[in-house]
Amino acid sequence: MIDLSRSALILVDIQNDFLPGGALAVPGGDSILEAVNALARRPFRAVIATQDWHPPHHCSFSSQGGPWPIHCVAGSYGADFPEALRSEPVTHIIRKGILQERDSYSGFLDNDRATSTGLDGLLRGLSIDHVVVCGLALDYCVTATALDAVGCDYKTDVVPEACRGIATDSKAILEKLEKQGVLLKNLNAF
Ligand code: VGL
Ligand code: ZN
Repeated sequence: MIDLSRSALILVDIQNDFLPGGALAVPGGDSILEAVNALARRPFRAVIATQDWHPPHHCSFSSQGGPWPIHCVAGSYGADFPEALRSEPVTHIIRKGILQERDSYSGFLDNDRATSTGLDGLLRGLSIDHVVVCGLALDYCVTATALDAVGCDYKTDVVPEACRGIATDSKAILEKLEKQGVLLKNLNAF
């Protein structure tokens, strides 16, 4: 059995801009909310929500030569968590992509591996050795976060039914995660 008292649930970037109608909508992104809310009610030691949180001229925006439309601008509605995400189980919020000149897909480290968000230290301080990762988008920030968790030596699970990708076919990305040491788990494993 999994010892949830040494486990953290990480909710990756479940924010209005990644839901249908948002600036960088993930197809079917809203369909994970029920599963995510159910997971968050389990007795994890910590439930940590990551939040993409960019300055207005962030390097990842196409207006600045980056790959993405303007999204998750700090303090905007798009950067907010949706009303339908239950907030009371969330114990910590980790903001990422906060520096204009760097992007951060992972909840642990930015894309050039230079700056930590503090998430690894937070987990270690709570004696957590196992993380369960879900959220948006499966093929970007969920993958980056799960692979960094493996790299930081956490037992790492991903719950596919509580994730959606920007690419709608998630088979290849799930296989890649498994090859790199991530376990795929059903909701009812917790
Ligand atoms: C994400 C692209 C840009 C994500 C964030 O949360 O997967 N993707 N910023
Ligand atoms: Zn972003």
